[in-house]
Amino acid sequence: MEAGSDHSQPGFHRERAILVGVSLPRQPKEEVEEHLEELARLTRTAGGVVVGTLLQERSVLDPAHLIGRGKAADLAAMARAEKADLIIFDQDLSPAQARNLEKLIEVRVIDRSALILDIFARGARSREARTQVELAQLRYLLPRLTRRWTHLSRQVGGIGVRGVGETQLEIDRRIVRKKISQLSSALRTIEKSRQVRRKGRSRAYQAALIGYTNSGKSTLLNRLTRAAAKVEDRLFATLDPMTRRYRTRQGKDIVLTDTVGFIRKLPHQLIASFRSTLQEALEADLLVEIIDLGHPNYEVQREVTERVLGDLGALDKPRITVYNKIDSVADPTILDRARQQDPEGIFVSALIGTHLEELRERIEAAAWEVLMEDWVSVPIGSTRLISRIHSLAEVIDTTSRNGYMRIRIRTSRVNVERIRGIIGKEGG
Ligand SMILES: Nc1nc2c(ncn2[C@@H]2O[C@H](COP(=O)(O)OP(=O)(O)OP(=O)(O)O)[C@@H](O)[C@H]2O)c(=O)[nH]1
Ligand SMILES: [Mg+2]
Repeated sequence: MEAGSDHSQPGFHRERAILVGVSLPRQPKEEVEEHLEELARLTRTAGGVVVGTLLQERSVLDPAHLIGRGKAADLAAMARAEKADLIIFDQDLSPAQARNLEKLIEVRVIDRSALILDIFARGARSREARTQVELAQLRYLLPRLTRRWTHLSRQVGGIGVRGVGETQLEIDRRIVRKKISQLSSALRTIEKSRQVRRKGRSRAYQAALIGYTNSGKSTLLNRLTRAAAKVEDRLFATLDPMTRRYRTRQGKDIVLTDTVGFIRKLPHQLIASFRSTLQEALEADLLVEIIDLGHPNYEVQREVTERVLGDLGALDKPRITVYNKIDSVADPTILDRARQQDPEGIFVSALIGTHLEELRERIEAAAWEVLMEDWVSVPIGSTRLISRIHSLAEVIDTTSRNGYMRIRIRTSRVNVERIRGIIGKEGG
């Protein structure tokens, strides 16, 4: 069915992974444990199986081996005992650290960023998403190229390409750089045609569902629009988000877009590659932020979302905050506290379908609040009407013709409708 779910096929070897986390002073141990739990979920998403976990407390990170040479030797023994295929560090590894550790432990060593990149590479389907991911992977790879990548050079016919005195490594770097620039320009072309398509669409009110991965964005999209977006209890189920239109009770069209979920330490190479897609989603009139209230660390997840939004310059967008999965919140004090802290929040269960009507109404109300410009005409000299218009809208321009004054107004959609109503009754 799906090419990406190859780990479910018989005979597929699930890679055996050992996870490593470091707890630094002043960092609560539970926090590191939670990070490792998330890393375990990511590992399973990538088709691996966790065969061991190492949590080490350190006062500082070791520049050569991150966890120190002695601990790295312990890890090597653990890897042998567990027949591990790879070690995954929650911390970012410098290219040198990864190399040193690999030499010592003699199995593949990757970090969280590489794991996330791998998940994206497996899951992306559209040409645009695939190009974005490949670009991010190559950007990640470039500073990490070592001699073990020498096979790359076979892709260019050898003779004449290899400059005198140039090492294999330099050739490889050049190949990767060239590929990066090719992909970047291919991506620009794809983005342009997407923007053209977007402009061609009618200008309906746009809302974007955003939030931490697995918070329930796709479930909500399905609920609100009868879409059939893929919903799964795993991280990064959505890598090619869909857009669906629905009509409100009052007959307003709303275009709702799902987005790729955010996560702690989303690799910056990925953000760079996905920037245009993310920014387009964030160009929406309204952000609908989904928070998984059932998650023990929902507050941290919300901070992560905040940081990514800040990165993308979208903090001052109009936003509605939705606390999802209230059905799974066992402790009622959690719900009470969240309500108290955010009286504007909407508390729903996308799964069961509670309080979705309230959410629909809030989205609709926001849609009517959006500012727009329009022309209206009133008979010249109808001063009462004109002063009423001034009280409801900003007047940008006026022209007179045939006894009528045409007024360009700028105000919320509700007020535009209101002004039209008044003109219909009194003027016209
Ligand atoms: N208990 C409960 N589970 C929910 C609710 N909403 C969604 N879920 C579950 O949470 C999991 C993730 O839901 P998705 O809709 O795929 O989440 P997402 O935010 O789109 O996740 P990604 O696309 O992976 O970033 C699924 O197993 C859903 O069934 C809810 O209101 N209550
Ligand atoms: Mg999703």
